[in-house]
Amino acid sequence: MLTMKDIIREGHETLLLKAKEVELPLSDKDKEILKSMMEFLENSQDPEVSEELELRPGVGIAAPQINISKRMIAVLTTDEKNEKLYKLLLVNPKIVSHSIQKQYLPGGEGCLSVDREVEGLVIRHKKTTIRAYFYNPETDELLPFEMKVSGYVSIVLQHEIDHLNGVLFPSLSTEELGDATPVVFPIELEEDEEDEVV
Ligand code: K3U
Ligand code: NI
Repeated sequence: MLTMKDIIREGHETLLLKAKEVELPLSDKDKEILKSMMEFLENSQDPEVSEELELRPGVGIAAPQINISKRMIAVLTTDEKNEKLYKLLLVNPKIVSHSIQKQYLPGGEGCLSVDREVEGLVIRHKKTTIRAYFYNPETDELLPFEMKVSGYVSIVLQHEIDHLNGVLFPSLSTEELGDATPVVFPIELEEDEEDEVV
């Protein structure tokens, strides 16, 4: 089981390398690595387990962050409207096209490998089309996969693919937002507030 001890931090040379393409078919070892990455995200988002294991919550993780320089990522998040769950184990992911429009997370990005506050914000593509192989641990299938994403999920995927290219978000941080737009998270109401007339 992965814990924070397995996550390498800013300053470690592996985080600056371009990770290697994963050879297909997937080896049993690579399947286990992918499963352990998703297990980490699930544990990190479970309040009891994360407290017990002292995990920082994460919505994504890339293999180089556990000192494995291979092009594999895991993502576990909903979109900003909380409408769709993205539970993805991706192998050799690639951004094949992107919008000209830009966006940013107004609260800034975080990273399990960066233990400090970072000034500024990261400007990213608003929409991205990602091509990859999708690993389904339940069926043990690896299938070609293409997905067009926008908003928060697009940002998380760009952040994770950056890890595969040796890029950490502080190096992209800027004060210049240009014409980029913020990702908007609708305010979530308590159930009994939903029907209230203001
Ligand atoms: O953003 C984080 C978060 C955690 C729980 C709930 C909601 C948000 C934590 S930071 C994070 O998940 C990074 C993980 C990293 F660095 F290992 F890849 C991913 C990320 C966060 C924010 C923007 C883009 C990517
Ligand atoms: Ni990160």
